[in-house]
Amino acid sequence: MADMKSTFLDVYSTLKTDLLHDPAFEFTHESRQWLERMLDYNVPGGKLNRGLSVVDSYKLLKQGQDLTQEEVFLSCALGWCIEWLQAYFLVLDDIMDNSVTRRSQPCWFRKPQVGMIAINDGILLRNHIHRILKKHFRGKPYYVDLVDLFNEVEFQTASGQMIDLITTFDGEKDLSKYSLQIHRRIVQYKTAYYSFYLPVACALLMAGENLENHADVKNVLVDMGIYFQVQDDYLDCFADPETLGKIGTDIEDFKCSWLVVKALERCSEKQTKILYENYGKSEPSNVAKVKALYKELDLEAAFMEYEKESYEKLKKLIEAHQSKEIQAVLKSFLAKIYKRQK
Ligand code: DMA
Ligand code: MG
Ligand code: MG
Ligand code: MG
Repeated sequence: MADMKSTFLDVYSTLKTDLLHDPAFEFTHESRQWLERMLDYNVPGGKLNRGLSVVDSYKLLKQGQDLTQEEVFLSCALGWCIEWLQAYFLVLDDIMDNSVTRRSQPCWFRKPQVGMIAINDGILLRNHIHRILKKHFRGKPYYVDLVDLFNEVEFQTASGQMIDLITTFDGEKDLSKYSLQIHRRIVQYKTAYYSFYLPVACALLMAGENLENHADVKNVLVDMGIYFQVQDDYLDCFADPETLGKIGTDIEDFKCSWLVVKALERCSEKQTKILYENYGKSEPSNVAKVKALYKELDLEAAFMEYEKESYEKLKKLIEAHQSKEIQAVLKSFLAKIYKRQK
């Protein structure tokens, strides 16, 4: 499996080369150079968990049989389509969240030569998914389902981003409307479908499965995705930005983060006042007051408790599944994220 990653990266080079020579556009030297730089900056630099999961899952569904070269290439290509989708959402997310760094480098829109060209780059990244699917999957019996899957999941993610963003404004800044239910709805849509359901759904389609028969798998993966985004919210405040590769902005952005919801549950009247006065402001002194309050309320312990509970719950759900292959797929996902530090 160690050299699966190098195979995976080789497939990136192939897909990139195809896109840099897409016959539907007459490239000039400059445009090809821009595109190559944009892709290398935004697509391959993450943990690649989502992309590699397609290959891992497909292998497990095939009960560990050796894959043909074509199967390896195609499962890697689908994995890369998810990485492209992620790159597209992140490039735009960083603009909207006013973020500074991503994957240990400046956010793409922060590069002086880029700025708001990043918006169109995001749109291009989105288009590349369908260029890749068309080139490599058009002749497959599951092509229509694949295109439909990417469209459905993209719609759900964009809708999740919408509620994430409008929840922070919606007239006056008002913490009293934030709750665990609202948080759950946001993270289910903005994160869970594309990060957890999509990789497994891709592998299932490649294995000839009908997704309508796997509603139970989807439910477990959505729950896992919610747990993953709670970790993201926690790390936004408590992780070392060096390790995380990004600097948190949730407090400044007035986000309906799991931490602020938990804080509101635990606050005394006096502490609630401090939270209301300081949450959603960009001055470092306000942010520091919120962080100090989080420490005082011992949200680290609250998170550790949540993490343990979620893990136990997910493990039970997985073990209740009738198929051993699918259990293996779900377990490998859970093992990858449990107690993650980045
Ligand atoms: C990210 O939520 C969701 C998508 C669809 C990119 P977020 O803004 O919490 O992510 P990050 O912390 O990585 O900016
Ligand atoms: Mg963000
Ligand atoms: Mg965001
Ligand atoms: Mg975040």
